[in-house]
Formats: sequence, structure tokens, C-alpha cells
Amino acid sequence: MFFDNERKEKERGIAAAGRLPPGQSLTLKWPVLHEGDIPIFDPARWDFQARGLVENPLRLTWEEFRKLPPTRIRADFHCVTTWSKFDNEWEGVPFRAIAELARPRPEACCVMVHADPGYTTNVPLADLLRDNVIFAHWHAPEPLTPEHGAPLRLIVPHLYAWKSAKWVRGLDFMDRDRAGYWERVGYHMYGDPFREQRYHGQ
Ligand SMILES: Nc1nc2c(c(=O)[nH]1)N[C@H]1C(S)=C(S)[C@@H](COP(=O)(O)O)O[C@H]1N2
Ligand SMILES: [Mo]
Repeated sequence: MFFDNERKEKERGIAAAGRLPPGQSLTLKWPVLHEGDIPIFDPARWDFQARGLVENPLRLTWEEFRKLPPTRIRADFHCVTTWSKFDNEWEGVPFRAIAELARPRPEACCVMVHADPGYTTNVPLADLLRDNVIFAHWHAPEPLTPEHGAPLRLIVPHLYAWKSAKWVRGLDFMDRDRAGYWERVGYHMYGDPFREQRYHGQ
């Protein structure tokens, strides 16, 4: 029994060694971090838009968005302020489903993600098209709460969490990379936690 527990703890340590990006510490709690006030969700007025360099610009109501088939992912979450939360289970609509509807033009390389209240963040299109990038409305064991981004947040597990916009409302497809809210004031344009791309120039 004793040895069993000890072994399990060691395994956890080993697993964490490869999974924890440099300069990060594990948290079991889930901190709440954002700029501005938590927006009030009105399902009658909420919409989701995809515009810019797309063949088929979209405007989906909440009802329409929720009809898109959901998928589940399990992923770690790394905030640039140095906490990481492992093994989050998210449910939501794959980014790819939205891309298939909107059909980005060949020259679209980059996306500006728009969120409430006036938040933006930029992500390369190729990164958003990865398997586990989703618009989440649920985080185990319950629906997403307003402080964590309800009704809908983007999850981009392989980049720092400021790219995972809470209260997401739309996408602007662009032919060059432009800086979002934090990127404009010095955060890294890409933000790979394993390469510790916290700030511009790193
Ligand atoms: N709309 C919006 N989304 C946002 C932010 C924000 O300020 N506004 N902050 C980002 C940052 S810096 C982090 S670390 C995560 C935090 O998500 P959490 O509060 O659910 O832990 O949300 C990201 N998404
Ligand atoms: Mo963050």
C-alpha cells in the first residue's frame, strides 16, 4: 500500500516533468484572470461572427451556434503569469467546424479573435486548425461559469492562456499577423509556453 502510493506520486512527478513548461508551477485551483468586467450574457442578442478573408461570412445566433455538434478534449492550460492547470476536460465546437462553414480564402494566414469586453488576441490560422482547438461551453464537471468565459470561450491548449479568449464573439481572418490586446503592449505574438515566449523578443 505504502509503496503503491509512493510509486504513484513518483509517476506523477515524472509526468509533470515533461508536461510542465519552463518557469511554470502546477495549480490545483483554477484562478480567474481577465481585464474588465464579466459581460452579461443575453442569449437573444448574442451572436458569433466570422468575417474578413472568408468565402462565406457568418453570423450565428446562440441557438444556431449550439446546434453545431460538440466534441470533448482533455488539455493542460498554461497562464503566462506562471500557473499551469493540468487535465482540463472541455466540451465545445471544434474551430474546424466554423472554418468549414466560413471557408477562409487561401490568403488568410492569421486570425484576430474578438471577445467581450473589447478583448482581442491574434493566432495563426494553422494553429487554430489543430484537432484540439475548440469553442468551449463546458469544463468538467459542469457548464462553464461566467467568470471562466460563459457562454463561450476559445481554447487553444498549445499556446499561453491569453490566447484562449473568454466570452468569444467572433473571428476576423487576415492576410497578415496583427497584434491583439496583450500582444500590442509587449506580449509575444505567438506565445509557445514550451519555448517560454512570454514577451515580445523572446
Ligand atoms: N475576454 C477575455 N479573455 C481572456 C482574458 C481577458 O482578459 N479577456 N484573459 C486571458 C488570460 S491572460 C488568461 S490566463 C485566461 C484565464 O482564464 P481563466 O480566468 O478561466 O483561468 O483567460 C484569457 N482570456
Ligand atoms: Mo494569463
